[in-house]
Amino acid sequence: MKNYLVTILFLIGFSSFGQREKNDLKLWYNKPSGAVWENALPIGNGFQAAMVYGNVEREIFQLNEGTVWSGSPNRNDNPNAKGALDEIRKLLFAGEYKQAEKLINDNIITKKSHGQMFQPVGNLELTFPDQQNYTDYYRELDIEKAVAKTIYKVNGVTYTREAFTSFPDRILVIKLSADKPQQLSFTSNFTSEHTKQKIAVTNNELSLWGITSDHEGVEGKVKFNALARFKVDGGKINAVDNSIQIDKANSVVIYVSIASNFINYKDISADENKRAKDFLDKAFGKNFDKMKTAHIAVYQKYFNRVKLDLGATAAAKLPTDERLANFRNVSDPSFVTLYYQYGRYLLISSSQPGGQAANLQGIWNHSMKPAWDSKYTININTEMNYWPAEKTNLSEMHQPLLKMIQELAETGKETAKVMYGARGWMAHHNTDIWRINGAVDGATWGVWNAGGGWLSQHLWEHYLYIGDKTYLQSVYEVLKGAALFYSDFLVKDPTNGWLEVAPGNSPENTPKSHQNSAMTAGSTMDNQIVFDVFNTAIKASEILGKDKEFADSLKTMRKMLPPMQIGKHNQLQEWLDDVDDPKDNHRHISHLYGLYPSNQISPYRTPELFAAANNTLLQRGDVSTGWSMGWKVNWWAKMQNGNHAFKLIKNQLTPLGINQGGGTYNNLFDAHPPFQIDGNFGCTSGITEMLMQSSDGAIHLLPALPDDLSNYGEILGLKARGGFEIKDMKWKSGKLFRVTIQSNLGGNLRLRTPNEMILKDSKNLKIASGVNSNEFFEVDQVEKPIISKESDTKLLEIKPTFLYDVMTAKSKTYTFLIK
Ligand code: FUC
Repeated sequence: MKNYLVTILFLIGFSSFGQREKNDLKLWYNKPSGAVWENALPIGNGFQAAMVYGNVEREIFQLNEGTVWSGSPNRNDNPNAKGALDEIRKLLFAGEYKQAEKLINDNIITKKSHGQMFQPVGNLELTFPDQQNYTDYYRELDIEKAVAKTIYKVNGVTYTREAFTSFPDRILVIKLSADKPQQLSFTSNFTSEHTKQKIAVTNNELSLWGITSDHEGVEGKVKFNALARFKVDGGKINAVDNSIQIDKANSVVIYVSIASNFINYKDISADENKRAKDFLDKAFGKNFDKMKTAHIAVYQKYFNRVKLDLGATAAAKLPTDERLANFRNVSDPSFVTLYYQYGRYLLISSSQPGGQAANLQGIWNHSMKPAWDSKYTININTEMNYWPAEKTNLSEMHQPLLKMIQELAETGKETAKVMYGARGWMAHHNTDIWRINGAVDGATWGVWNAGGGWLSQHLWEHYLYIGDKTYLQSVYEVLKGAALFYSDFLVKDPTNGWLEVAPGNSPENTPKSHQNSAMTAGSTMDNQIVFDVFNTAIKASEILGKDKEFADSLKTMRKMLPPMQIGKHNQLQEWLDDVDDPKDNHRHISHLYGLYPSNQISPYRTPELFAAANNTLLQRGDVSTGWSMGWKVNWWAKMQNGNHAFKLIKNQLTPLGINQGGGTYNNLFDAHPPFQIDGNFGCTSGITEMLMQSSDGAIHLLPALPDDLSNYGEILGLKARGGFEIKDMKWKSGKLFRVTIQSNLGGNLRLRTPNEMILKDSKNLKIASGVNSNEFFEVDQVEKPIISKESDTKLLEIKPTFLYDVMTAKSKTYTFLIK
């Protein structure tokens, strides 16, 4: 009997992949959101978005549209920068940081706008009389279908509401129904906090029209229009004042369109009213069920590419908020699956080709003055948003960011010239929908030159996954321009002769011993980014057979960049001098850019730096803001320390107020606090890095499997560099059990595995040696680090792995089995 039971459990455990994931892919609750925005559930199609509250008597759909930003086309460069540059550099090299900082604040920081705000459109509200006494309440967000649903009972009638933001039809569709005839009566109206707005009803259609705010001297000129049209089955529809009244209907479908006059960062001449009307006219004739089917089909084309199964748990039977409250204390691996896939859901819903890149809050914001303007902070947050894009098989979702980078290269050309007299293009630490590039906020934050350099690496990363030379050609000038800027901007340090970025900072951190100023020359992160920018420009020029002379000049300069250094606390130095404080637990650990997302620090190629990175991570500690925890999951994965990565996931998946620092809201939005979406995306990326990495010369399978997830798991559809797709990977009892990999571009497949494998249908698997011949896996070896005499760094013990080579053919699939 016992054996029989074990067999059944085994079968349930190992053969019901699809079914189990299906049931787990829902956020659900047994109470409405009330007044709390972070309880509401996000839906979006990359253009329009809504937060669904699921309130019974007064339902709220809080509306967003991706181009509704304050201000209008503008620039914020400070032309005084150029004249002050020499003096600032002199002061920095003389160690007069405070004086340099003053000159920087006076001459480099913008005197104009510090960036514009992403603003909400308003709310669509539905008020239902006599529904106070409801029972059997349930609401969900099905992230496998991208549909939100609310169900409850009043007086024996079951009411159901469904909502989705259609991908193909570009509108929000809401269906309200009751299981008995003539039970639906409600009033519907728009509300909005914009000062310049008009709310009206014409022909039983609601309209909300507005203009965005003026902000920091820039006139708000984005005009938007939201329209709501009602398809009523039975009952009556009437306009009363500025609202629509529905009386005794059987069911109602509300079609909501939102559009603006925004065309691109320099053109806002579209007709918002016509656009909104066109979307609505096209959709209104369509049947709800058909629209829903078409919506789900488009969504699933992306979403279904990756499936993750970490096993089922009893905890999955609880509502999402309760699971969140329990997660750090119980074993609930399928909650990790839900959170992982939610990151992919959020990216598909907030970032679609042709739309805007996901901002600090993705595309969901209810505040007229959101934290940090809900704009683009490009010294970490925006980049982090896109870490999951390529590897979780959502390459298309990367497009809005790649487009933004190309636009920044246009506006940033003038910034480079006007502010620094340099060729190429650059961006500081923030930008917005108008693609501003000036330095904002103050020297500690804004005078950091690597926003453009770091972002440009996303263009290269996309190439490494898709291998398309025509694409590379199309972005070549942008990669070259990023390098060109540094080739003009770098300055020779009089003490050591290195070429350094000056002025600069190590994002947002200040060493105590530098007169309490963040201003510096040659911060480690700056050096690492310049190294990458030069390398990608060199490689792109070689692949495309262009600009040999320029590439050669970059090679010469690359040798003159400061090497990484290991300081007296055995740490990776954040600055050129050994001034790190081992008790500093600042959320930014920018110098670990070299560990992740870059690939300059490796257990195999730079063991000393790898050990130093470990010490730095330990010294900085675990407690931090949401996004910083997300970054730490990636770092610990790269450190091949799955248990520490999982500890960070537990910290992150904790309701606010329990730990110090960030956490997660009930709707599983990441909390900085406040809500910032980067932490969601960072953690989804980090979980992927725990299961598969493809940055360090090989595809490394299960590099950081934590004990909590080691018993059983399976993942389908991850993408690796070089055009490889991990079609299916299964592990059991901590061992890689079986993996099938498709080669889309051909070339050498180098695999690093935790245990010995064999190639199916073949006796031998070639043990790899030497450099991987696959060009997409070429790694850039950094110079040997300088190690402080006071340090006594010990190398880390690295888990033994097996390294294999298989020469693959294009479009062929290879299966490997445990030996
Ligand atoms: C950077 C971070 C903050 C915050 C902001 C949006 O300034 O240091 O923590 O995430 O961006």
